[in-house]
Amino acid sequence: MADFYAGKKEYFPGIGKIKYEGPKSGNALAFKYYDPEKTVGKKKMKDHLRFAIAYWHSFCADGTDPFGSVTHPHPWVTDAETPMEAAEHRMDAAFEFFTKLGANFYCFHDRDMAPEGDSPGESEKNLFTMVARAKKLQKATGVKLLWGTANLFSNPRYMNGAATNPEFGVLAIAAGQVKSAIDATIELGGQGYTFWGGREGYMSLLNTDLKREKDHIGRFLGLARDYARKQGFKGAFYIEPKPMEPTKHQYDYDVETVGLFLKTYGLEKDFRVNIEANHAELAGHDFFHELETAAALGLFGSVDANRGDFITGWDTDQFPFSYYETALAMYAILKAGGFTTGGLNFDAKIRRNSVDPSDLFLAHIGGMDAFAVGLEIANRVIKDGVIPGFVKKRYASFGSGDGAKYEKGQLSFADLAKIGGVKYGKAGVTSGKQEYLENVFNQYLLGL
Ligand code: XUL
Ligand code: CO
Repeated sequence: MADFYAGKKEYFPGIGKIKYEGPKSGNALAFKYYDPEKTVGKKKMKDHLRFAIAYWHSFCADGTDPFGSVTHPHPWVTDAETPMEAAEHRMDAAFEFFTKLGANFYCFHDRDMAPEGDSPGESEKNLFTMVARAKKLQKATGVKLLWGTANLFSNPRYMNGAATNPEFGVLAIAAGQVKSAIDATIELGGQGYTFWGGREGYMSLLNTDLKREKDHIGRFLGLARDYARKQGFKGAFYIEPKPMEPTKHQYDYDVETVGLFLKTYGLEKDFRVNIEANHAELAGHDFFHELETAAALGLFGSVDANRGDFITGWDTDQFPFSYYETALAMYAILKAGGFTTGGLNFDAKIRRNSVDPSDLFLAHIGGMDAFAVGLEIANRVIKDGVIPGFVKKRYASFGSGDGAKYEKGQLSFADLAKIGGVKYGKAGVTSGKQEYLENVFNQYLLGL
């Protein structure tokens, strides 16, 4: 740590290492619930939660919105003379932040880390200059890369999509960009590589050949996977579902849709989903639903931890704050076996009017505490066994006799029809006990 700071500018002066001080602490810059070394169930909190920081929101976003200009003039930008110098300073600030906060992972897009050059070759050169710096900083701090990705949505050339662009040339340029981002991810020991379909969808069906576009992106992802595997990448590939925004319709709409897409194009063995809470809401689901669906399809991989707003219907990318939501999410995650390559990436940004340098810390502290509480509650739910036990019992008729035969495929439709009326005439009028289960869940929520 000392070596890392030696001779470097401190971008968050006056803020030291964030410590766990417990629920009664009045120190805003301390964890109340996230105690990294505490064992919950079989693992330490830090190994359950695997917190990652999103480079783009925390170090690139500057408070700009469609109605107003910069409100976060970052010192790593304002004190630099060239875009590359800003990128270097930004990276120093980022690693200072990761280490002070105690987040063990980060995630990046190629264009967050290094500025785009005048040609694809120059962009690649910029990226690898920055990758070399990141490699040194990772080594010095112990912070690891959760996943990398390519920004295939900002440059005007991607206005009609990248791998789903109607022009082959754009698809080929996108392949070059993804190749570099995969190479960068491998070089940095990334545990995953994410594809979020920013503009992979349509604005109007009147100008779109939907089948062709889906076939194109299906093939693109398969080729990218084959390339990465050939280069020795052993990590997970993630698709991050989102139903819309910026497109009217995005092809990787939700987890269920992605499941079918992966099977159709033979990608289901290598690809998992990266589930973002706010995207789930945009798809008309909740976070819990998307996590459970991923687990049911065997696709659970990683999480973009954030939330939307109850009233507005767009991707506000706010920091998670509701214990109820984080508890349900952690319940689904623990039941799915927990994270392996994935983690909780804060794909969240501080508000436009959160202008104090400490706000970035406060936002992450709150999010990390919210998930630590969620973890404790979920662990209680599982340990106590009342809710999982209820679910098991609810399906007990499939555990033996005719129900078990049905599950094993030993009954024909005619067999079913025959025994149905004769043996089970009275089946069905059984309480689902939803209110009881909600009451029980609330008891765990309060820890009583
Ligand atoms: C956009 C979004 C992206 C992905 C990575 O809504 O979530 O930041 O997480 O490209
Ligand atoms: Co995201």
